[in-house]
Amino acid sequence: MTTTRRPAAALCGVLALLAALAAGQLVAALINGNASPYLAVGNSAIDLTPLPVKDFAVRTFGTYDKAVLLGGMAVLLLLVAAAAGLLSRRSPWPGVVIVAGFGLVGGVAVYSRPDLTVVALLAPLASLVAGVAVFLLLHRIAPRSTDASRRTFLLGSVGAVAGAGVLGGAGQLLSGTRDASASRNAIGPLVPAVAAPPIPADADFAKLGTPPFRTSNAQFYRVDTALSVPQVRAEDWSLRIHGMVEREMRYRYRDIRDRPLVERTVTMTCVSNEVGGDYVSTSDFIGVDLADLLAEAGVRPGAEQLFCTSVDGWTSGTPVAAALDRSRGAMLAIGMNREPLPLEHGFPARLVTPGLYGYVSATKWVVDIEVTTWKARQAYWLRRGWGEQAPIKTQSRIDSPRGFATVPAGAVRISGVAWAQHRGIEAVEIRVDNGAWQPATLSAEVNVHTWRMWWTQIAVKPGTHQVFVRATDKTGYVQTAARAGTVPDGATGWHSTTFIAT
Ligand SMILES: Nc1nc2c(c(=O)[nH]1)N[C@H]1C(S)=C(S)[C@@H](COP(=O)(O)O)O[C@H]1N2
Ligand SMILES: [Mo]
Repeated sequence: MTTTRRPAAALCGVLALLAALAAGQLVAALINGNASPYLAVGNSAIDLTPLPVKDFAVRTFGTYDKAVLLGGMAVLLLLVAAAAGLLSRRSPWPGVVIVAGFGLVGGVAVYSRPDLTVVALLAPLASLVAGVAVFLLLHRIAPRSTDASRRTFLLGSVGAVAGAGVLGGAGQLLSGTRDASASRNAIGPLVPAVAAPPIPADADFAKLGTPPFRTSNAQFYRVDTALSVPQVRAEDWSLRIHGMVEREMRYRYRDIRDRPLVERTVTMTCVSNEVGGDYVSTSDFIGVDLADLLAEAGVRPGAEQLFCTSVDGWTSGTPVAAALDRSRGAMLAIGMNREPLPLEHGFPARLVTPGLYGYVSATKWVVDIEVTTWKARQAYWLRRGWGEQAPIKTQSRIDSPRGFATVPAGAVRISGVAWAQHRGIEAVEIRVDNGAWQPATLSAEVNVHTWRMWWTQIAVKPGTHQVFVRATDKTGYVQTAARAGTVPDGATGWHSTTFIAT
């Protein structure tokens, strides 16, 4: 019995993997980008990851957590594929079993995705067939220890790489045509019938180190479980409102866009924001009142939550009372800062409920709202141990000086931001080392649903100093010093920064 040479054996496995991925990618592009077995496995990994690990990934890698996941999967796949090749130096069957195993895992992942139909199984099937076929073919022509001819194998390998390149490239092109950006570009600027009041010049202290009052769309924080941004064309989108309602309603994009649009300046915050973190941003959202749509459907007595589903199957549960509360002004939003929503912020439409953390209130790419009870349905993060009720907690952050900055001793300027959406910020105080709390100057208040900037000046001697901040909201509540983690309903504690005066 002859054995395949080691490098050739490993290469058989790796090339079979490339062929499988490319074939899956191409077929997925024809059906639905998320049908790609690779993405489906990644998405399932995200859903199955235990909470502490997910929290660790977000803390450690921030917005790059998904790139790290996909990269790690690629390395793992390559290693296993090479090992599969090496295990098959005598007979191809160990490798075939492993390659087929990959195909099956991809199939299970695709099948279990909430956003995919059975047709999507064609993508992992194509992967499986291409992977096994390429593996068997290359294995047959791979150079053996007894024969030195490598020419055929070289040609076969080049063929496999070229084939994978063409399939993958075609897949890429095709998914480009399914991209929703053309649909978004065709919409043009959004002009509200009722514009948000203009932002006064003294609403931020950007010159003194705070963020600008309004966050640009490009800078707005992003948090979601989607590995690839859902592509929904405005023409294809609709929102269904059903469940405990008098009349089931369905709205198309035009129906929403043609209504008189309102504009509201709102600061959104993520429950995963650590004390001092930057998962907090402010935008002028444009859309329609969610309460209007709910009134058209007619919410029945006893309804408790809006169980909202996005096109990729993610869900959130918003309290009906918050959605109906006109003083809060929950919206079905289609625009941010006068532009249609950016794709990664939910194009064509999302929910925005001022005062509640995003995971219970801000479904992006929203397509379905079921009016129901808390008992009947459990949303994505609720099932994973986060709270049912999640009002945003009163918080404050120091932006300047940065941690461990060196500043001249004497008068030092301290600045930052505070938020207590739906209640409003009443005061911000800072404390240096173990000194007394002293008030900071607040920026002009835009509305109670937005953040408020602050700054002050203190005199410090040379040395290392620690400065603390705490906010008081308009209910009189003083931000607690007690440290709590983000799980289950938002972090607490005072933010502090250490700096060196010389
Ligand atoms: N479809 C979908 N919508 C979602 C999420 C998600 O994972 N999927 N995450 C929510 C969370 S946790 C937050 S904080 C906000 C963030 O919205 P942004 O990315 O536009 O800042 O979106 C919410 N809407
Ligand atoms: Mo969030």
